[in-house]
Amino acid sequence: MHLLLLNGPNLNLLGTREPEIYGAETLADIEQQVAAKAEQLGAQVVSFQSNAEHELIERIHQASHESIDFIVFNPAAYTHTSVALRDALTAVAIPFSEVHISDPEQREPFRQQSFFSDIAVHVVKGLGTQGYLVATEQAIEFLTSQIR
Ligand code: CA2
Repeated sequence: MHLLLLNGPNLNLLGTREPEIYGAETLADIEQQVAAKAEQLGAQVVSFQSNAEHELIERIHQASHESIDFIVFNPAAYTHTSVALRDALTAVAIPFSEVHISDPEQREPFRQQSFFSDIAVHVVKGLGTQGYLVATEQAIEFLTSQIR
């Protein structure tokens, strides 16, 4: 089982700014924890973060040539704006989960809409950075149930 952990714009700043919203862990910490959790459960993870929409789209396209089975994705602000990323995920037809550290529904009105929630296998939000680990477990459980 191969997972892609994909993170969108500004998440490279995790652990350095706004810890009251996004926690104290860095993206490198999270990537390491997700890889360790996945390994325990028999899966491998590759991680990618970009601040550029087109790079995230290219990474999703590339995933379809790499036998990636599942994408754990925090689209960050693109959650609320990007038809292009939604189309990329639909095009490659790789199952994915949408992860948010905060709960966007409890925040400003412009965060209420997601272009991903209706096509995601799972949506994990408001659990802090632990949400990435929950999404990883759910992804592996989903893939395992597909194999059975
Ligand atoms: O809660 C989440 O995970 C979000 O996807 C984070 C996005 C926000 O636009 C979404 O509405 C919800 C923002 C990511 C910004 O990341 C930062 C990390 C550390 C410091 C500053 C920003």
